[in-house]
Amino acid sequence: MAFKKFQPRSRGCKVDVSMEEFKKWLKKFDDDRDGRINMEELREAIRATGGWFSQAKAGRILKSVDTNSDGFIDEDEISKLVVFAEKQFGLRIVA
Ligand SMILES: [Ca+2]
Ligand SMILES: [Ca+2]
Repeated sequence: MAFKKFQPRSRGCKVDVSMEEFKKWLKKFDDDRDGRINMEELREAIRATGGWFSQAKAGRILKSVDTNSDGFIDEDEISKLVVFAEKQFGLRIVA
């Protein structure tokens, strides 16, 4: 599965993933299927990366991308999460 690329063995290596892949992956963790990612769901996603997000706390990530402060990452904010991931984790989003 393509998403295996999403788990770099060592930190600092660039991982290419498309925005669509990223969104699709994140949606898998949308347990209550409301189309938004809450803290619990984000935590699950972080756990699933097996270390990719390990240096960051779910709360911190949520706070930095949750523009309207409703406690959820919605469709628009997912794009911000992607930018955040690019900066913090060396992820590279390809079109
Ligand atoms: Ca949800
Ligand atoms: Ca929000």
